Amino acid sequence: MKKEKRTYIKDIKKGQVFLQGWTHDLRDLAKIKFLLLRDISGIIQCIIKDKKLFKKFSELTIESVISITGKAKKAIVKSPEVTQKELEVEVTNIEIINKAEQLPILVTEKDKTITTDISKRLDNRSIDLRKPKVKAIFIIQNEIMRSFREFFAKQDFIEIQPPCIIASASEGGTELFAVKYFERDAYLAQSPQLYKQLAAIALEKVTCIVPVWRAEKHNTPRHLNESRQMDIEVAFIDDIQVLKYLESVIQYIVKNVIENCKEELNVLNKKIMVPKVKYLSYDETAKMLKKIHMSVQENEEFDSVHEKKLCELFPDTLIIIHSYPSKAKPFYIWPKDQKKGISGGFDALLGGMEISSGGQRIHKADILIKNLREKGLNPEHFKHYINAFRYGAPFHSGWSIGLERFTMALLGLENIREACMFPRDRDRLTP
Ligand code: AMO
Repeated sequence: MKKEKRTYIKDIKKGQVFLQGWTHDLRDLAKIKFLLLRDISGIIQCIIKDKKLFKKFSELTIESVISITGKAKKAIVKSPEVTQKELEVEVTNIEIINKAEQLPILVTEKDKTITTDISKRLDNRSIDLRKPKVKAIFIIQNEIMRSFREFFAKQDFIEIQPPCIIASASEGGTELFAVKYFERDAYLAQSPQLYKQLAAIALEKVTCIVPVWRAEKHNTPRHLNESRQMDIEVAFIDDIQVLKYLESVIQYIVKNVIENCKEELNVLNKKIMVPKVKYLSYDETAKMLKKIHMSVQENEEFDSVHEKKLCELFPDTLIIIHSYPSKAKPFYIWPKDQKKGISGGFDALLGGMEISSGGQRIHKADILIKNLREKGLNPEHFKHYINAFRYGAPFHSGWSIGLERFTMALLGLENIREACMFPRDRDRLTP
């Protein structure tokens, strides 16, 4: 998709340009004043030579929202912060729309010695969002979601809206936020899992991008208590077939980010590559890690240290670990080889961490009941879900990509909160 260039100039009348934006910087050189005006398209230099405007200029504060009328001219003086290199504006009028008070955090990062810590930045997120680097992350995240939707829309997937208030857990019972639902107890969805399955056994190919909530108490640089998942679920295909969609969509998204977000990658000083793909079974992965003297717990998920190591062994690669032991996977995952205890569950790693997981699902009510019991869960609590598989349910598979995790992995961010506009974690519920 070709991106429309965003423009600074809101209106042109009789040779006069009209602009609106934020006062990014002010420079007072006695006989001439400079004002850097910023909007979503970047920063343009405005020059004030007319003495009648000097009083208005003296009233301006950094980040005040203003409108400017003036004549656009070929730019002569260029400060490095200016992104509009060709034009500058000779100002004929300034209107102050909303004067900014003393700022709690800075938007310009001119003084490299001033680095605001992330907590203070998040307390003032709407100011923080005006920084070119922060803005760039969310413009790239927008491209990730747009490309994801485009990829599946082109293949006739149906985008669904599963409920976010649910009656029982989908990923195990320990990480749920309980809510009062009139006279009953309910929970915030940990995943659209059960509902995307119910939709796929009727609509065949479904997708969704939805928020999920997990009441994990620990605060880590890779976990949020509210995150977003980009999911698919497809009927009549198995775990290995559904992984083809994962490979292709990740490569499609990264290709689009490279093509359509050149400026943003530049601002972030990031060079990214379309990842290669490497398939490994769980057993192969465990053997590989043991060979380099890393301890692996039998039948358990790999931990963050393992994931980091694997990504170092296969750089710029989407690593797909399939054929997980059934014991390490949720109750809805298909037991691929019952004798060996191997499931149709998988995880995918990129940039040092897990960005996706999924698998083939159980599509038969009796196996589902058996599996729920084996995991210590009560089939009574899943009655509606189980019953749906009694009336003609095809085998089906799916996966989920964590939006913030993927953004973090792709851009090499240190903390997942950088990839979430208004993060919710153990300590943060505002703004
Ligand atoms: P899982 O629990 O592995 O699988 O979640 C899928 C992906 O979501 C992201 N993720 C998170 N991101 C930020 N903070 C968290 N606390 C967090 N938890 C998970 C990760 C992870 O890979 N229903 C299954 C998916 C499926 O089988 O289709 C599920 O939710 O990137």
